[in-house]
Amino acid sequence: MPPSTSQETLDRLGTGVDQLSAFHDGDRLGWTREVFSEPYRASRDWTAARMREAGLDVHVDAAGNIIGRLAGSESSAPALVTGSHTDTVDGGGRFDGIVGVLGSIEAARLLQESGTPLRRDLLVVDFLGEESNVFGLSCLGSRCAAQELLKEDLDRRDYRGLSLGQAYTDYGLDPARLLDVPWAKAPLHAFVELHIEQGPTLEKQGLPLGIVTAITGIERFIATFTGAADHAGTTSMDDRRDAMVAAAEAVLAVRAEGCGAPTHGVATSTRVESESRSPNVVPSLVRMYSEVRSVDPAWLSGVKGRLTAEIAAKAGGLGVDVGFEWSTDNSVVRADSGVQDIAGAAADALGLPWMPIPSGATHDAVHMAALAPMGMIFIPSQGGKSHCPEEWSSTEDIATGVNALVGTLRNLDAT
Ligand code: HGY
Ligand code: MN
Ligand code: MN
Ligand code: MN
Repeated sequence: MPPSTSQETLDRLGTGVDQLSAFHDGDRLGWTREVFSEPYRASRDWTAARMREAGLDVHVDAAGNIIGRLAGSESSAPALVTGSHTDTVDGGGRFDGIVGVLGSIEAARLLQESGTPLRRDLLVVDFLGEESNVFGLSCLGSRCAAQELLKEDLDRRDYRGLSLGQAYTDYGLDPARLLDVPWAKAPLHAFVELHIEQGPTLEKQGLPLGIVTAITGIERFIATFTGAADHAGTTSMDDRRDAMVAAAEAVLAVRAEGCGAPTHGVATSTRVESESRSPNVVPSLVRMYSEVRSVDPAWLSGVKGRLTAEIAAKAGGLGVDVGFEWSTDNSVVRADSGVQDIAGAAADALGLPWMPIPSGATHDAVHMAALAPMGMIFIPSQGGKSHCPEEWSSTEDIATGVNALVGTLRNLDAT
């Protein structure tokens, strides 16, 4: 951590994490604050107040993003944008996304205290709903900012039958106005996101910073297996059309796909649910939820064909039919090389060692890359853990990330 880091900065970051994580769902594990939930709604006013305390001019856009603006000396120039998200996964931790929002607010404060204002406006954004949710769609706020949320996305339904459009309405946002985000329609100079690595590499390498090279693409699918309901006690094993067995074969096929991936490819099946609730009926209808990720676009583009064929063949051998609903959550996105160089130079100027690193997690930066040259700065995650209560990054590491962010923003301001 650069010696210039003040105790006030450390204190503000530490209390910020503690106070924000206090908004969580007491009925769920960890620090759960899912999008559209009551703890999430309650936390938004807190975040907006933090931005105001840091001297930012705050508004909430039609997509539910909180925007804090720090006026530059030449407000007509395309603005700089930084930020991240404060929603969590179910059972999530206190740092994923939160580091980027609190860190950006602190960076804005430090830029003001430096006495040398930026030329460009700086927009600090807390994007609505970055985490993939019960509707199977991540990055809601940044997707809207990039005009990438599709009308048909609003018809996505969760397991209760609630549509995404209704969820927006219930939360108080007008589904018809979600793309009406003027700040994101103006020309933007660059976007930089500070985030935890959510993996073990920086800690293993003993490095305080990573500069992201590319962000993984994600292909998701729901497979529906249709067999035949039969008496579990009187139907011979050969005569069964067991949908659960077909799903089990599919879970293993997804795993094999991930294990066979080139570098930074992974595959996960996160849920298998059978319609029948009785323990003495051969399952006839089973749904399975899976995702495959890679920073290798060529390999990722072949996943749908390979897995569809493999799973259908195995299910067919069991007399089970299978249907697929595939969706691309996002394609592989490369960070802008110029922004990477500028972020690396900022770290060098602070005497901070760093490494180039791909991101196996997706971020709001994926969608902001459609609006401006994008870069990301990572700080270490203890034990590489994330999306769980054990997620941890030290306040000192967060402050180091903030210093690198300040240097990067200042360098970008001059380009
Ligand atoms: O799923 C992800 O990679 C991110 O945490 N939303
Ligand atoms: Mn609790
Ligand atoms: Mn995140
Ligand atoms: Mn996450």
